[in-house]
Order: sequence, then structure tokens, then C-alpha cells
Amino acid sequence: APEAPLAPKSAEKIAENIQYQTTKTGAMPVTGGPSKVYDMYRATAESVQEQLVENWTATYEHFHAQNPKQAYYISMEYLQGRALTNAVGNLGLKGEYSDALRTLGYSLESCADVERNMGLGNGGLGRLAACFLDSIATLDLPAWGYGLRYKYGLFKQGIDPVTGQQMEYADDWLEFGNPWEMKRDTSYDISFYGSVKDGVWTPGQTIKAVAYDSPIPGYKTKNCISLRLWDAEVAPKAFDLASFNAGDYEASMGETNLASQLCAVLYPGDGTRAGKALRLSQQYMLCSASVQDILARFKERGNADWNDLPEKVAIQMNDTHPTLAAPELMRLLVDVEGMSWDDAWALTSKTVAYTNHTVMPEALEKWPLELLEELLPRHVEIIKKIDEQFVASVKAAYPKLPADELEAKINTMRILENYLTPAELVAEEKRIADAKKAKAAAKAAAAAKKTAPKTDEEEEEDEEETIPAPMVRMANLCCIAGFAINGVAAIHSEIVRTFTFKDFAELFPEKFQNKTNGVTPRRWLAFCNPQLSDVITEAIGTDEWVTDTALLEKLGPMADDESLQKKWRAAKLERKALCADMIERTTGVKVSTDAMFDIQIKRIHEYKRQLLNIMGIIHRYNEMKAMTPEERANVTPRVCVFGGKAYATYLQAKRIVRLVTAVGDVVNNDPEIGDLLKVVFVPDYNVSLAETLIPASELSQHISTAGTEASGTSNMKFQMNGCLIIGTLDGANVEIRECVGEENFFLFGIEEPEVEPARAERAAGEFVPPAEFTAVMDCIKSGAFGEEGEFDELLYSLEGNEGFGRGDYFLVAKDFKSYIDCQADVDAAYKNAAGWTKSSIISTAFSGKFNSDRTIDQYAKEIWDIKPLPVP
Ligand code: DL6
Repeated sequence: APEAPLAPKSAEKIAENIQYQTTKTGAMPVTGGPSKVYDMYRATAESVQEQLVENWTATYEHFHAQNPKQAYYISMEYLQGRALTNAVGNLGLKGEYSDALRTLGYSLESCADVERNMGLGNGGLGRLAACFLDSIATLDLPAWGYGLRYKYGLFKQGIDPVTGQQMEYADDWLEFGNPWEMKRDTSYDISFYGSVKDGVWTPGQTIKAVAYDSPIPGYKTKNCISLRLWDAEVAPKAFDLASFNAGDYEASMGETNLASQLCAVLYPGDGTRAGKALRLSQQYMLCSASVQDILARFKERGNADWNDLPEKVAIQMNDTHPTLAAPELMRLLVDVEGMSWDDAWALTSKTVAYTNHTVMPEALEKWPLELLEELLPRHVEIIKKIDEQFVASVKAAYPKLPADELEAKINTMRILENYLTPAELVAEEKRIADAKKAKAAAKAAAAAKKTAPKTDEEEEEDEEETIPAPMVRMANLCCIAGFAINGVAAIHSEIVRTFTFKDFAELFPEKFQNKTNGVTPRRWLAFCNPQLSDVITEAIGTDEWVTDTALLEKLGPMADDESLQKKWRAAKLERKALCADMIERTTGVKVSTDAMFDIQIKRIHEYKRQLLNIMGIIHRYNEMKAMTPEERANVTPRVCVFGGKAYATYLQAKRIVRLVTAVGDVVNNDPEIGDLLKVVFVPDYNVSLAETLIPASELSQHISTAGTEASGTSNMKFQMNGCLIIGTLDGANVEIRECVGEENFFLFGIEEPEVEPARAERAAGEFVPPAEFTAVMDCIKSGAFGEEGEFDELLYSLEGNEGFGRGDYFLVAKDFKSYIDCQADVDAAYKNAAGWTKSSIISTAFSGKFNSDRTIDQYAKEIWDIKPLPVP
């Protein structure tokens, strides 16, 4: 075998290196052919990893020697996607690796294509974390990511060919190993259960969290940071060999079982107590291992004074899942390092910061206190003390507030909901028992006098009064412990400040910030869309826009230029052809590249209103069916693409998926309609699919009910790729529209302040849905799509509050007319190719703000207080 040259840079040497790697991975490079592509990918990945390791080690050593303040991003999710194309792109070696593989009889694209997606996330929150890591590395910032190494991602989604329904399979992304990760000789004990006496915790079970690191290279820099994922293993000392040998396998396997369950899946169902305990255990493992590691590094770098902690460490909690990082930091400082409570609190509250990613009430996590107490008894003591301290501080802050108002404020803000001290609990139990007795006596007396049946009020009064279970509100703990709290788009941060956490913002106005999300222009434009990237680089005369996205604005004045427009359209067409191939491969539906590619890809959720989209399509279809052939000739042809996963237990979302496939079954097979309309649901939406769909898109839908989508980030990716948006004034749409100009954004629907009045109007029975909406409802009810009655539960959600109706909470009916009118404007605009292309160019030109480098620069300066530290 040839020698392995260290991190070669020429195509020739790279080819040698790949060949050398094949001797380790077992590939047969000369024969080629599909069965060997995976082996070749492995060999290429090993070769690229060697390149990265040089920089990775240099970065670690540089940070270690310089001992800067470092930020740590703790997140339950990372949607990294594939690594190969991104790594060679960031290393600036794409051409060399392509050439090297060509000489070996392969192509970089086909090798990249067989890589499994590292899909350790659910949606925007996880993909944002991945974009942030890319920007952190690119900006040379001292920061790292921490997460969990789930054995299975969320799930792989299929569509049952017979029923058209979503199916879920385990996403075994590690089936053939992961060439990018490195298991480290770093592990920490993570304990659960047990008891606490005088502040000393004697745990019941202990497992080991073991570090697996993946390199995250920056673009055109030596800096390469780490994504450290924790996996659970059983600590050898915890394995009960004696019980095992005595045949008591159950007893011997306690820790082994816990360890194997902990990192089995992302977001295990939490409908049961066991499911809740598992999710909490995952969150705790992530927090405990990460915080122990952070403190170990603080010491390892020679920092001797704990008071320096906030000058050396910032911890960002990505949503509330890593909230336990705060009490865990307290525990480690007080119980392990022997610090006083007050000193530890002073440090903790200057070290942790919180990002909120949703204002949907059901997503603001609350855990039963008794469950947390059983799982983490010492942490509950700590949380109770933080709560008690906070309640006292609120009382001190509002000395003049009337007692009932103060009590209401405390009840909204404190961490523990429905919490009673032991003495209050006894008193409350007595009060309920006395009331019950009094009621029974009164009832007996009344019964003696009266024979008439009970009134509704009397029935209600009969219902047994119980003491509600105390809950731990994680977001409140984050607001109390965090030194900064931010939302993820301007409108969202405003809702967070003035509504969701209004009382906290009044008490701690200095903590509240906005950090509008962003996406990395490397993965989401330069690498996923080389066709358009080449056109951009040629037009503006430099490729420096890949980091300095403000340069894209140079495209603005050229938006009318005919020759640029021609190249722009050619690039789009090439991508539409690639996308059409993918659609045919994955769904069997042949689509025309002459049609407008109209795409909605995101988690399936009622608030994101895929239902509005598909109902709009039904309206379009019915209108087309009623047309004469001459009228039909004027229709703007469309390919309507949906993609996204419905959470396994979210039935309403699964019904939406089914409605889309049912409509597709009818429309796609209607010879009268042909290529004028196609409706496809692309299964198993993931990062790689997005990299194919987004460059091909011409219209994308971001149509959530105003005030419900925190930001959205796919809207930014679509915009960067010259796609026009149809959307509501919600999340980052608001800022995108400001950047591209209202004439280049298809706006519809009511605005956020109108939402509550609209719901009230509906609840009062005063809203009459538009005729077009009612016609679509009737059409679905008639059984035109799928089985008759198949969508009854789905449609009930759009009806009034009576029966199963849920009052159309997300206001599909209210926005329907405005939506279909806006879609008619889209159709008209698409007919003017030059006008459409101009808007498309302007979209890209003014997408610079949504570069995650800008977002990360703001986090670094305004929250973390960290500075770039380039490896020399
Ligand atoms: O901030 C990233 C991303 C936003 O762009 C989306 O608007 C928001 O829905 C998402 N939030 C979550 C949190 N959980 N929920 N629901 O995923 O964050």
C-alpha cells in the first residue's frame, strides 16, 4: 500500500491518500460500480478527516494556550446533515477531491450521496444549532457544541403505498459506523435517584457519559471546532457481576438497561410516566456531562479562581431542554467545589443564558415535581431554594403592590407551579376535607327537602376538589437563572417580551434581547447550489459573498439585466431538472420543469398550516375542473411539493399528511389536468432532501398563523436561493419582506394583533367562513379524496366549538380568501418571466442579513462576550 502523506493538498496526492485509506476500509477502488461507492465514500471521508484533524488539534491547542472566554452551546438537537461536501467545501479542496476521485473512477457527488444524514434533530431548532456551529468555526470564535449521540434519530418516514399514510421506522444512522466522529478517553459519572440527607446526595444509579467528538471546520480558516456528543455506557464498577453470576440478571442489569435506553432515541414518547422520566434523564445527562466537562476544562486551562468563571465561560441553553444546566452548575459548585450558596448563585446567574424558540404554550416545558424529585432529589432541593429566593426577591421588588396582585405575579413567575410547603399542604388538605364534610351535610339537608334532578351547577359542585400536582416550569427557571434571554426574530422577541415573559421583562428588562436567526450561506447556497453560486460569483466578480453576504447586494442593480436573467433562469432550470428526477425516484410522479415549483417543507404542524396549502390546492383543482379547455390553457402550471415529518403521536398532523397524499392520488392521475397541477409528498424530509428541493424552488410557503412561528429558517434558505415567498406577517417573514421589498413578497392573512379577536369572533359564532372555504370542506367531506369519512376528525378541527369542533384555532377559514387571492397574484406574476426573475435576483441580493455569521457575531458580542481567536 502507498504511504499515507499527511493532509495532502494536490489532487494527485489526495488520490494516493484515498487509495491508502481504502486499504483500511476494504474498498476496491479500481473496479468502480455502485456496490463499491459506499466503501469509496468511507475512504474519502477518512482522508478528509485526516485533513481536519490537523486543524482540529491546532485549534484545541491554541484555545488551550490562550485560555480565552469560551462559549458552550448546549442543545438536545443537531441536524447536521451530511459532512463530506461541507468539509471539502470549507477546506477549499472540493476541486482537488473531485479530480482525485475521478482518477479513481468515481465522482465526489456519488460518494457524497451515500453518506447517511446525521439527523439528530427534529426541525428548525436542531438545524439552527448546526448552522451556528458552522458560523462559530468560520468566525474563529472560541465556542463548542454539546449534544447527545442518539442511536436512532427521530425516525425515517415512509408513505404506505396502499393507505397513503405516514409510516415510521427506526433511523439507524450509525448502522455502518460514523467516520467523522472520534471516541475520546473522556467520561463523567451521571447519577440518578437515591436520597439526600443534609445536602448530601447518595445516588441510586450511576452511568457513564462518554464523549464522541466530531470536527466542525470553518470556511477558509484553520479553525476547526468540536461538536461533542455524549453517549451513555455502564460504568464497569456499576455492573453487578456478583448478581449476574448468581443468576439474578434483572438485578445485575439495572445500570446497563438505563445506559442503553438513555441515548436510544431522540424525543422518546412522553405520554407515560416512564417516557417522561426517560426524557428528563436524557436532559440531565446532557447537562451534567457538559457542565462537568466545562468545569474540567476551566481547571485544565490553569484557571484557579472560581470567581473568574463568568469571565471564562458562557453557556447557551438552546430552548428549555438544557435548563438543568443551571441547577447542575449550582450542585457542582456547592456540593463538589465547596462554594457557598450565594457565591455559587452569583456565578451561575452570570454564566447561563437562554434562547426561547417557541411561544406555543404546550411547548413550554413543565415537569411534575414528584417525578423530578424521585429522579434528581438533590436538584429539587436546589430548585426549591432558587424558587424561594426568587419569591422573596419579587416581594422585595414590589413593596407597594396590593397583596392579591403580588400573589398573582408570584404565581405566574415562580418556578414551582401549584406548589405548597408541607405546612400549607396540611392546611389545604384540612380545608378540602372540612369543605367536603360541610357540603355533604348541606346536601343531605337539601335532599331531605327536594326531589327534583340536580342542576348543572349542582353537578359541577359535586365534583371532588383535589390539590393540583405541583409542576416545575423550566422556562421560568431559565428566566430567573439566565443572564440573557433572547427570542429568534424581531416579532417573536417582542411577543416574548410583552406577552410570554411579560412579568420577567418588567423585573429584568436588561436581560431581554433579540437575535434574529440566520443560516449558513456555505451549505445553503455555495455548496448546495453551485449552479446559482457560479452565476452570482461571475456577476459580482468575487466569491467573497460566501462569507461577506452584504456583497450579494451588488446583484440588486443588475436584476433587470437580460444576460444575467438568462443565466439565472438556466441555473434554476438545471436544478429543477435534478429535483424532478428526485421526485420521480422517490414518489413515482413525473413532473414537468415548465411548471412553477411551489414548495412547503417543514415539520407537519397545525400552526404551520399545511392544511391551508392543501385546501388551497383543492380549490385550484376544482376551479380548473370547471374551466373550458381554452380557459385551462391560461393556467399557470404548478408542481406543489410537500415534505416534513408528523410526530408519531400527533394524529392530526398525520391526517394532514394523508390528505396531501390522497389529493395527489386524484390530481396526479387526472388526464384532464395533466402537467397543469401535480401534488407530491416527498417522504423522509431531511437536510439532504432540502439541499435538492431549495435550489429548485420558485415559490415557497411560510404561511403560519400570525404570531405562532417563532422565526422559521427555511424561509431564509429559500430566499437566498432566489425563491419568492408567499407568507404571513410572522416570524422572520417580517424581516425578509422588509429586506426584499413588499413588491417581491406575496403577503396575505391577518396580523398578530388581529388573531385573538378573530378567535373570539369564531367562538361567538359570528364568523361566516368564505364560500370558497366551505366548498372545499364539502368537497373533502363528500369523499372526493381518500375514503369517505377519512378526514372527519381533521375537518372537525376547523369547525366551531361544538361537538368535536376545535374552533379552527389556527384560523384557516379566516385567512382562506386572502390566501387564494394571493395565490392568484402569484399565478399572474409567474407569467411575466422577466418580472419574476427580477424578483428572484432581488431576493438573493437582499438575503445577506440572514447569514448565520451575522447572528453568531451578535451572540458573541451581545451575549457571550467572546472574541475571535484565529489559529495562526
Ligand atoms: O429558532 C429555530 C426554530 C424557529 O425557526 C422555528 O420557528 C421554531 O418553531 C423552532 N422551535 C422549536 C422549538 N420547539 N417547538 N415547537 O423547534 O425553532
